[in-house]
Amino acid sequence: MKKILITLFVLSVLTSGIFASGQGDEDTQKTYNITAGIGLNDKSAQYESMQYFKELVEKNSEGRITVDLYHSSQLGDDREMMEALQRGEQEMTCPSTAPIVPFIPYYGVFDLPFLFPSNEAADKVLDGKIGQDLLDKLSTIGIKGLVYWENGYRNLTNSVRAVRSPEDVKGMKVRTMENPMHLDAWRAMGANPTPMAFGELFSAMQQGVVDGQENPWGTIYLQNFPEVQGFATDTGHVYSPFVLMMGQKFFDDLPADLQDVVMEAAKASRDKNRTLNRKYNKEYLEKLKDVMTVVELTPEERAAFQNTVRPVYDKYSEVIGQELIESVLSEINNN
Ligand code: KDG
Repeated sequence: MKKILITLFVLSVLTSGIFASGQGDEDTQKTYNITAGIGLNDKSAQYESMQYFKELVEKNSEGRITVDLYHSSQLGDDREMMEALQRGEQEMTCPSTAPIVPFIPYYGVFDLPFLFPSNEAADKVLDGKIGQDLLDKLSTIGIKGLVYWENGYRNLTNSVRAVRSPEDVKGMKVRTMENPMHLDAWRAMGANPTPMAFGELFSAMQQGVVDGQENPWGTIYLQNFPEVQGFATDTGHVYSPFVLMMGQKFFDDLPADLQDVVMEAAKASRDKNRTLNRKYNKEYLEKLKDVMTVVELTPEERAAFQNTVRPVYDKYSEVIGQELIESVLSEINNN
């Protein structure tokens, strides 16, 4: 009996060894495909950064991962693509944080108007503990938050008049991202805001469904908005981060070495994205001055916009959590 038991034990150790090594071999043989979609077009810093991510991942995985890129909302808008990630029908996307808010309200902290005084202050918060905690929260909805890229400071454009004050915005139909705080901020400034997916925006402006919209300079130029908008103002009323994200299950199912390849490419493409985006936003502002009226606000004029949106902080402090708001503010002020 003892002999039989020992033989069985030895057999089971041997077979589990065989299975374990078989599994390992399978992992290194198996190939993976990432379908990644974004809302902006193929001239954007976002698309160029995606191409860089693809290049790094395909090279460093030695062909075990391939990446297919889709731009211009070909796979859907930000919310739809996040839902596709949750269902495992798409592997990656890169929305602004604003459309993440209906899934995880804490992300609303980034929608607080005039929160970040500089790009560097935003980097510090996003790449530090606060940013990481928020990325980790995405796992509760089946999404792996990889890193933050940059959409950037948003500025108002419109087809009606040169805007210098909240009075000039009165009654203006302004498209916003699908986010309640953006709606409230524009209502507080006197506008008549409408939420809309990015993919519908150009034709809405063309057909006069909306008078204006707000986005970073690079987007305004590269998406050809001056064809339908004659005026711009450097409101810089909110800094929009992007979140580079992946389906949690897809990420978890990757072998550990490929998870490292993905994470390293995500970080390298983040740095590239920020450099590129900042360069583009600067350069395209200059180009925009040739094709539309660009109003540059004085500090006093900007303060007038800032004052009108104060009530938004009070309204949302409970939803976002006073503690989170204070920790972001103290990180910003603690240089
Ligand atoms: O890929 C990102 C875009 O879909 C989106 O987030 C762009 O800022 C944007 C907007 O106004 O919807």
